[in-house]
Amino acid sequence: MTLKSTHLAAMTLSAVTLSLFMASTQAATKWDMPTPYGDSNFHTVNISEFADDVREATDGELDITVHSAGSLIKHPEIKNSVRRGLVPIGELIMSRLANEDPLFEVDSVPYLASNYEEAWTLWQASRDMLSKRLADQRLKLLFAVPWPPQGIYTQFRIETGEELQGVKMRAYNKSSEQLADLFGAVATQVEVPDIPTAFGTGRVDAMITSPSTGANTRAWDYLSHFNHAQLWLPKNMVVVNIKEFESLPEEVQKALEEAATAAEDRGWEASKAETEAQIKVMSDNGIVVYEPTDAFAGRLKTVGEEMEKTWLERAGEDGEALLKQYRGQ
Ligand code: PCA
Repeated sequence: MTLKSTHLAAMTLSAVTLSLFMASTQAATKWDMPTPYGDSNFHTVNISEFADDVREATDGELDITVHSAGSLIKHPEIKNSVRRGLVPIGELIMSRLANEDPLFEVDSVPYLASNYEEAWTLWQASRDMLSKRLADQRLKLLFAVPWPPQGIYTQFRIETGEELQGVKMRAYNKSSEQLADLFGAVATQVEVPDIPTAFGTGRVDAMITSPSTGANTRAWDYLSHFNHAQLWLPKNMVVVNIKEFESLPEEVQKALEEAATAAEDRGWEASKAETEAQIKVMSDNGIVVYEPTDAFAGRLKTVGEEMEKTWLERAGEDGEALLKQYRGQ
């Protein structure tokens, strides 16, 4: 072999090695995706299907592993972990970011949007503003899916709302805390995986959440009544680190976005179906499911108006623009 051909052979070899290496790194793009919620929850089922869709559409080039129930990263740290690139993608409840900007909790203002149709209209009206705020932090909002309408779980029947005075109420965002406060209850933030222990140890004796989380956490083990107050439909969102997203080949980016659109549609349908299905599970397990009395509904309405007013004060001009858009004015 001449010197030249040896050189050529070496070059060819390194080209082959390089392309093999690239093929193997592409095939091995593995993403960890933390979520605060457990495996049996419909959101987790939905994002697992999303991961399967992405794997399939990219021939395994992008392989997302879902880590449920805060096992990889706890809820309060998920957003910043994605932002800092510790993980490329993650799921969290949008209203958790209320302290950064009140617009993130527009979906948790009582009775602003308390059924699926209104929730969808509100999502359409708010999506661009929220995406923009996240993009400023180099986060891409892929999709969002609502929880079923929120209600109140107690160990007694609520007649007027007076009964909530002094009750230790489990909350999960600013709105649920505020609502509890306005009824004279004592709010404590507890993440879903910690709910059974919080009841078991007496840290809380009531909670605000959906039929979904009630059934997932076996509410009948420590509670007897579910007031189906349909306060609001808070949304989970899936965000991805923009730098990580942009480092993917274009076809993979496209596959991810397509899977996200499908996951959003599927998630909204699953959420609707979940409401009735989980209410039935609770009734079957002995929970009394009931509607607010007129007296309680009246107080909830007043509290809702008060909360909308204070939300608007915090949210300022953008909040006003958002509400106008939502109401089609
Ligand atoms: N489940 C979550 C958020 C809203 C819901 O229905 C929770 O209770 O924390």
